[in-house]
Amino acid sequence: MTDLILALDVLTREEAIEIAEKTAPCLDSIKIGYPLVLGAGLSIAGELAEFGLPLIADFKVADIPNTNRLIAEHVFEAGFSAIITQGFTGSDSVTSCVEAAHDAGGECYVVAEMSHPGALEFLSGENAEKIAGMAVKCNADGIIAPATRPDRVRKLREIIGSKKILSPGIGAQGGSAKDIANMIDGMIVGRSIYQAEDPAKAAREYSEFRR
Ligand code: O7M
Repeated sequence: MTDLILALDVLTREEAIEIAEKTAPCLDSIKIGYPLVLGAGLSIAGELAEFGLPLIADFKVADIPNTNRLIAEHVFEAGFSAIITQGFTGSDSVTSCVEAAHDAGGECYVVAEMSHPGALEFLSGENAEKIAGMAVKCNADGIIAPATRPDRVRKLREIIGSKKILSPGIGAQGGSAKDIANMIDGMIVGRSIYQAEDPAKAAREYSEFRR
């Protein structure tokens, strides 16, 4: 299955609920992070959970193991089903997030390589491949890999096998759903849906690339 994951990076509770109401029937899950949680408060997670879709916490957690665990515990208590952590912090920090997620019955995804141009400056190539391998060893549920670079997704897939790949960068950042959908497990789409004139229509169109 290739899921459609809405990156709901709007800034207020009202916008978030409005977009979620319009698009939920075409989505498999919703990802929120700092833009919405800092604008609307963590309680927005509970409100969005009422749409019945899994909710992914994208705080790209990147701290020492103890702090990572404390953050992850808050996340799962708030009603999220998955957490995203950075991988460059190393295996002890990642393991801490994975264990906290699994203790709560949730999932943990590790950022291996990011989608924007600056990602190529420090954390692509061999480092991203090492992070992907480490994510597997740490028993993470999957990785984040860039839809803007399908060749890199292909390479990272060789490393992680059947673990999941969630992939941002489709639409606004130039990645193509058509090119990437059959290589990944989740298409993460933000602005191309929530800034569309008709978000429900945009979500429906992206949902056609689900397999
Ligand atoms: O479709 P967009 O560009 O409006 O939004 C993409 C979303 O994916 C947005 O929430 C970003 O923060 C996120 N993202 C990236 O764009 N690139 C990455 O490399 C990683 C992420 C992400 O989701 O990491 C977990």
